[in-house]
Amino acid sequence: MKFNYTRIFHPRLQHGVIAVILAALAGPAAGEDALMVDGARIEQHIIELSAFGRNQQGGVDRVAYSEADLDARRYVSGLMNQAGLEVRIDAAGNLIGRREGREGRRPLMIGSHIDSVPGGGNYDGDVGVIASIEVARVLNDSGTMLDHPLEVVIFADEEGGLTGSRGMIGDLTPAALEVVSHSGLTVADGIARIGGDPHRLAEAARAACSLAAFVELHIEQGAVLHDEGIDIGVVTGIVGIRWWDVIVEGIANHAGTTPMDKRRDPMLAAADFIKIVNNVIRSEAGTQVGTVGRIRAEPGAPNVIPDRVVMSLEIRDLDADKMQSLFDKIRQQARQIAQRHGTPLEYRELDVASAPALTDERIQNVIAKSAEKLGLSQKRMPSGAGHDAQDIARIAPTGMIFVPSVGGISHSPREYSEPADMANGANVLLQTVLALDAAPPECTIASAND
Ligand code: HGY
Ligand code: MN
Ligand code: MN
Repeated sequence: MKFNYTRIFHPRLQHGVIAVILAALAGPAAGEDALMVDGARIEQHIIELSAFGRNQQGGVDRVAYSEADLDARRYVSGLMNQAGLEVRIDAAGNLIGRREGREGRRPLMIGSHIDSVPGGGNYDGDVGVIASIEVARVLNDSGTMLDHPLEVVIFADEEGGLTGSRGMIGDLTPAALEVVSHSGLTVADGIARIGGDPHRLAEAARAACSLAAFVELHIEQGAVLHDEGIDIGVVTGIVGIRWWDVIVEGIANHAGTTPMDKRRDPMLAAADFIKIVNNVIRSEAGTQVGTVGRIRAEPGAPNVIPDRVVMSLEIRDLDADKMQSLFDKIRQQARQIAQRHGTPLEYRELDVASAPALTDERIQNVIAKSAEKLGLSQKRMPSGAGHDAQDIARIAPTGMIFVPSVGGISHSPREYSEPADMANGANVLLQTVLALDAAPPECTIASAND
């Protein structure tokens, strides 16, 4: 694993360390009770967690429902026990650690995920999980009693389509359970493997307004905070994500004997399709993105013209209508490809879509104020990555805290966040929890599926 300790000399890190020292010296100004997380312990736990599913590049292959995922879940369960949390697994496979508050209060929830994309890094999801457990531990070790129960959640299968949080809002459809996850197991089989029960999903569903608030800490995964030298991102909204399988049908034939003008080659059509996606997405102003990230030719041999190509198509934006209109435009333009190559195209949307969501402005303000009290710089910004928080925003007032990603690299073994930045984010999370406990926002959400 490549933890680059020379980064300790990075000017941004020095800035972060100075901010932490100043905040500590400032005493009570850092927060009403001046509780602080243990940054070294967070770093140690991140390093220990990265052993599960470690790959040769120094990142992790820890897709949901794999052996590595199971091992890592056991490891974080142990950390939750050490933090004084009572741990259980809900029917959707979410790991939940709880400490009680005063009777009759709705829980405050914090957390993130520890499953990775194939070839993932050591910070995506992990930082929010380890920091949330650290917050619980600081509260436990200091004997701090909150009014609200605190639940630390490790959502199941975030990278496969926010599966665990969809379960928590009662939105895991039969079609979603049949999707084949990164592990090769269906989502239903995967949930059963990690200790959930796909036949009792109703038990995992939380009602609208049954949580006092939800806050997720996460690495930014982009370069804005790092490039601008800002400590904390206060997330304003999270993009919606839709995935399709795009299937191109051609005719298989001998690659040596079939003249170039006598082919119906779906690979050529796929190449044109990929260009259309890029052109359409870039043809309009805005921050929308579109990606073809996976492609498979069948039967898949150098000497066979394929008869079938299956590609993924992903579209993201903060505006659901815009996502639909971009997809319609791609489909419209792709009709010409089908005609030109004699290769029909078909689209199958996967039931993994997540709707765009805004975070709660009152929680944004609490996060911003917590950062300010700690002497940390901050910026309001949208999230281009998907997060479980966008599901939970449908049932509870929700906020998100970002910490910088060095170079903006993510979904890669080269993903890295500075220890001081992780500690800063965890301290902001701790102060946010304390502030929300003292003054929880009123919940005005009518129903999760409105
Ligand atoms: O794909 C995403 O945006 C996220 O990292 N799950
Ligand atoms: Mn991710
Ligand atoms: Mn993530």
